[in-house]
Amino acid sequence: MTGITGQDGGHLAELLHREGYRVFGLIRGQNNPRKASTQQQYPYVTLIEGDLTDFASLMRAIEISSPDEVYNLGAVSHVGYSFRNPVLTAEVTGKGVLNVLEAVRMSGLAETTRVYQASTSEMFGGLDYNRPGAGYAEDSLFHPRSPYGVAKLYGHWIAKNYRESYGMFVSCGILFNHEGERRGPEFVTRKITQSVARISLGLQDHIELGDLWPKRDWGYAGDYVRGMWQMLQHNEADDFVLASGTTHSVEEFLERAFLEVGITDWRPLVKQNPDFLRPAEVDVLLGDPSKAETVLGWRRDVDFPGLVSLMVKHDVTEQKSLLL
Ligand code: NDP
Ligand code: GDR
Repeated sequence: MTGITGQDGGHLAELLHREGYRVFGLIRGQNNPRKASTQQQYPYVTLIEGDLTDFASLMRAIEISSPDEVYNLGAVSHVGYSFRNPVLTAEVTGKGVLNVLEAVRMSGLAETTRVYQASTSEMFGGLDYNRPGAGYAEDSLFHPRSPYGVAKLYGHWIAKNYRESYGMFVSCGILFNHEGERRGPEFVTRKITQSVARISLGLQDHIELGDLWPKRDWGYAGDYVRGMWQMLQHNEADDFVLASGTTHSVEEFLERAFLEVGITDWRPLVKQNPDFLRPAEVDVLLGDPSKAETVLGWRRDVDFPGLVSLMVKHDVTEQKSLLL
């Protein structure tokens, strides 16, 4: 898999290990700061040096691992960062997908290796003109609103193109936001739960955020990586939306997170910082996971209140342990 050091990489490595796989993870950089912790947390993973922008390194990784399944999770994945680094985002998040597909094809594995591409709800963005009032589905109109979303849309279409042109088994999971205790602190949910934990312990006095009105369809990462795996076990390659089918604003997430630590009057603790605003925003994301539920039998264990609760509880415990 690519993206082993990220949130989903960790959850997926655990799942694959449980299922009896030998797991290989691509790791970039000559001194990646996340290498030691990744190796410690997932000791059964064999790390292979490589970078999505370096085709030769991907060929080498395929040669070493000779994979039955490739999960392409690596990406520049932060939407705000992609506005500040659009060229890098195109290279990694867009063209990197082509590099992975070509490495599989040129290694002579087009007929045997199954590929998962991490597509995203950020490929939508405007209104859903196909299904007014309903959630976004696999056939909804795409309208990405960030360099990240545009790069992912290239990745999505080149993946479908390899499926159609070469008959490769390439499935795209169009995943809506999924979070949890391994989420990077640069994303809004984890930033909130870490800050709320620190505020409750007297270690921080406020949180600085961007807009509070955008709505997202939030689920738990552990549930979503199970869906990725199910896509590659299915008898044919296809596209599947994974989502909770509910949507909540950043403000609702904040309110629930503060309630978890017994704070009801939270507004004075939140300040707006223009640094966290984006040149273009996706107002509302809501997904329709019916196809994945029906065809794959995909189910979720964690709902929105459960997600906020598990993240806050985890961060309170973690912040306390840092005090010792
Ligand atoms: P993370 O941001 O947590 O992880 C991103 C991973 O990509 C890291 O392992 C990072 O490695 C790696 N990476 C970055 N640049 C490169 C590069 N040049 N070459 C190789 N690897 C690189 O993302 P998530 O785990 O949350 O998401 C996994 C995938 O799913 C991503 O593609 C994301 O865009 C997509 N996605 C995520 C959703 C979510 O809500 N989490 C929803 C929909 C799609 P390093 O440690 O070296 O930086
Ligand atoms: P998103 O997630 O852009 O949906 O992409 P993020 O958590 O970054 O933002 C969600 C919403 O919160 C608003 N927001 C802030 N966001 C961040 N990061 N920091 C803030 O301080 C802040 N204040 C308000 C944002 O503007 C936005 O509306 C995630 C990533 O995991 C992508 O890789 C993935 O494809 C999509 O989810 C689905």
